Amino acid sequence: MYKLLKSFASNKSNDINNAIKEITKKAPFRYMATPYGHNMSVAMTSCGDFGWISNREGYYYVKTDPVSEELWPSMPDLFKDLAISAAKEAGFDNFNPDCCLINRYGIKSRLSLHQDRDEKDFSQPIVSFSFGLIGIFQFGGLERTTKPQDFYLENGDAFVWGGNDRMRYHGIKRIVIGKDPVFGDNRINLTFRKAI
Ligand code: MD3
Ligand code: FE
Repeated sequence: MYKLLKSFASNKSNDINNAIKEITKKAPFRYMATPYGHNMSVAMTSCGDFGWISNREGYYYVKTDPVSEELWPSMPDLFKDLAISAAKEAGFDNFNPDCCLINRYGIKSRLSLHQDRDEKDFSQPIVSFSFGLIGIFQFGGLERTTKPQDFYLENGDAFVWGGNDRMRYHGIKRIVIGKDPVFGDNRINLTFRKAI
């Protein structure tokens, strides 16, 4: 199942932006390498008990930030409360995320079609929030070859994924050029997971 909650957090833009500024003082955005040997065009960081990283060897959830060599910043209550209430709204009552991946897209950033398969328990949902510029989200099938459907993700939209739809291919085709009053030239995505 999946559920798109339009404008679920659109009144939280300023608070979210301020929280990200605090988090990135300790765990700055970085462009990670992939096992395929190029750098991602999306800048990423994490907060919570685990952070997601990519390098030449693979993809992992880790307790410490390899850049700072410190634990990831803790997940702000604002983040956790939003994620839990969106999950509830979609019918997942026991969601307890231990990781929030923070993705920052510029107007040239893309995220190619992929599955999220680095988590331990695929029965747990994934909750994601979009802020700032609009992203054109591609939602494919359980196989890479299924032609994806496009969704326009706007400031404050929440998306909850679980059950059968948890393993569908997805990506961000492009960002719609604009100027967001809070996030400027960027799209921010917060993705909450139970990683471990
Ligand atoms: C559908 N992020 O971080 S969020 C990712 O907007 C990721 O930055 C995109 O894909 C972004 O892995 C898309 C929406 C999303 C997240 C996880 C999913 C959609 C999903 C897992 C399964 C199916
Ligand atoms: Fe993903």
